[in-house]
Amino acid sequence: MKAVIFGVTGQDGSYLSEFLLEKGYKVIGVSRRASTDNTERLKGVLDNPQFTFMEGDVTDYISVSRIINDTQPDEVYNLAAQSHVQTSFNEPIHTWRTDAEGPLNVLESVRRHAHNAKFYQASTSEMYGKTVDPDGYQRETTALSPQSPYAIAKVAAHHKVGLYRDAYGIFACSGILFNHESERRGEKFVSRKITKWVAEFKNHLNDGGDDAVFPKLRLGNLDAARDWGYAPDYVEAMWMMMQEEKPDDFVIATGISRTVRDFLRMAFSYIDIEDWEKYVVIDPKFYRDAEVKFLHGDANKAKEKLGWTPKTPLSEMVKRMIDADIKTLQCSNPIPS
Ligand code: NAP
Ligand code: F7E
Repeated sequence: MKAVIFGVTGQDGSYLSEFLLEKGYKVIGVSRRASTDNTERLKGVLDNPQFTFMEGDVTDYISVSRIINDTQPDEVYNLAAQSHVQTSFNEPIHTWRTDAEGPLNVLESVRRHAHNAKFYQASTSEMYGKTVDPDGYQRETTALSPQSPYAIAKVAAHHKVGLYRDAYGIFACSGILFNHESERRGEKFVSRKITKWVAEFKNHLNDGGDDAVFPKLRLGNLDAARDWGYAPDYVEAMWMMMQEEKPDDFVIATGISRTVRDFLRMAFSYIDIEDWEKYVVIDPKFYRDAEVKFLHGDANKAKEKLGWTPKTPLSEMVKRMIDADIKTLQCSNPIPS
């Protein structure tokens, strides 16, 4: 089996590459040109002879269609996106081109050059915006009410997936994934921003530093609630959707919703600090023009049809993220011998 992954250098792209290689796939990872090396997350796969890189940009139909035509894949995963919600308010046009036109370029390339290839689109819980079902969950049938340029672009792509499935007969599916994090999460997302700060603070204390002089952790809305899962569990769900006989859309979530405040409490508690409030400053800069206040996914359809369930509890994920950040600090500051 041969898979093409757009967005291979990202958090999910790196885990999905490892997962598919493990299953015996040939993986073609597509990445746009960067001025410096951005393959850090891929160090586990770069030397694998079954893994190859191709240069391409999802906003450029010519490069996308060339890749699809030349490689004739069995499966195509579109994970490429400008994925930061806050950034999308500052860069709405760039976000639209990448997150709405990008998937269209990939779908159209599949339709024209590899009609039998299966297509996966990285949809998102952000599409629900303010809508919650009366029982307090969001699921496949919940109405979409996007609240950001990012979410609006993702809704457009989500509908395109349905259209290519129904009108053109393409095996096209969307995974409506709720927030998922990991040791490889970008540092501007709140989970990693917190774990990285906590690791640096712990390091400072271990070196005999004074807690009062350490720069505070500056955050926005602590009351926002998210359904946080672990990225390696979620890439398995992407693959499972692609093994179905018929294409369909699935919510992937843990079913547990926690606030940013809960996440903070958990992270500080791991380094034995309970009075964490004194280290955190609320900075209006990190508040959003429009905020999605509450996300809580019902992944029962994925459980029943795919047999997928999340494996890693939030507390375990937080621990792994902090441990990894501490390890990175220790490697970059080796104790002189
Ligand atoms: P990520 O770490 O931000 O990775 C995004 C990837 O897209 C990177 O490899 C990036 O490449 C690539 N990319 C951006 N613009 C591109 C372009 N024009 N052409 C080709 N590649 C481009 O995101 P992630 O967390 O892995 O998420 C993967 C996908 O799932 C995204 O579509 C995201 O919107 C969606 N999603 C994520 C979550 C979550 O909680 N993580 C939840 C729901 C949906 P560079 O390295 O060059 O920047
Ligand atoms: O924010 C609040 C912020 O940026 C989570 C992306 O992967 O998941 C992600 O989007 C919450 C929000 O993720 C800070 O207001 C408080 O309520 O980590 P985040 P996100 O916006 O939920 C969805 C499912 C995706 O699809 C996206 O691609 O945390 N928050 N203080 C903060 N957020 C950030 N980034 N920084 C803060 O200082």
